[in-house]
Amino acid sequence: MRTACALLGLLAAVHCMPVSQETMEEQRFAQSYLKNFFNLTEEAGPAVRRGFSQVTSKLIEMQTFFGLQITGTLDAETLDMMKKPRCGVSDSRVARFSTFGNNLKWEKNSLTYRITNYTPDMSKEEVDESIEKALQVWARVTPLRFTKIYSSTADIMVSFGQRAHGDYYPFDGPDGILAHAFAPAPGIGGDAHFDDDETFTFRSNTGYVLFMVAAHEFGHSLGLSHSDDPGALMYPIYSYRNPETFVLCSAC
Ligand SMILES: [Ca+2]
Ligand SMILES: [Ca+2]
Ligand SMILES: [Zn+2]
Ligand SMILES: [Zn+2]
Repeated sequence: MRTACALLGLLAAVHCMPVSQETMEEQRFAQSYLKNFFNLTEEAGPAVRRGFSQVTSKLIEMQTFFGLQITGTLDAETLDMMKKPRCGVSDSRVARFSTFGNNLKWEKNSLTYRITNYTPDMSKEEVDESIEKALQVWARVTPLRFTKIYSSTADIMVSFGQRAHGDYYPFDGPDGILAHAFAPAPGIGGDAHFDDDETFTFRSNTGYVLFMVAAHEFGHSLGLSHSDDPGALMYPIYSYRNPETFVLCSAC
């Protein structure tokens, strides 16, 4: 290889330079992001494909969703957006979690929920109140009513877990994915899982406000998918909002 580069001179030398470890890492990270959130299915090979690759079209889809400059490349702005703390549910219209059930609405207005375990980050009372308040956000704007149960299986099972936690969607350690929830269906449908590698908080602006994360996740539990409006509760990226003053819809 070294001989070839020497023979071909400066131009070829560019191609012989090793791709930096950081760039490789970023490309792997970006591909897994696009697989998780934009239904990228292509197994990318080491060679750059000719023409319009699926990675390019998925980058464009992502840049469009988030209102970024549409370059079709992994530029700094795009990478920056990929690194923001967010929900684990897909942003693609064909949300992968909806494959658990085609029926994206509950066929009843009275739903049960159960908190199966607790995060050590907050008191049990604070977790209970955060979850209760998050469900009330939706009760206020829908005909749905939520009843807490303490044993057996509820429609909405709420739990905290780290890494692999019993479904096919392992969490990723601190930051990145904060939580995910499943669309209405029997079994795992409606359930909401929170990544306990995060630090959750009742109302502080350090750590992630559990009420805000939960209010978003319960939107999925009720059949909603992501919104591209940065002000919407169903926007996939986490942003701090004061839980004391948050209202879903001031006009409702
Ligand atoms: Ca369920
Ligand atoms: Ca995480
Ligand atoms: Zn979400
Ligand atoms: Zn899960």
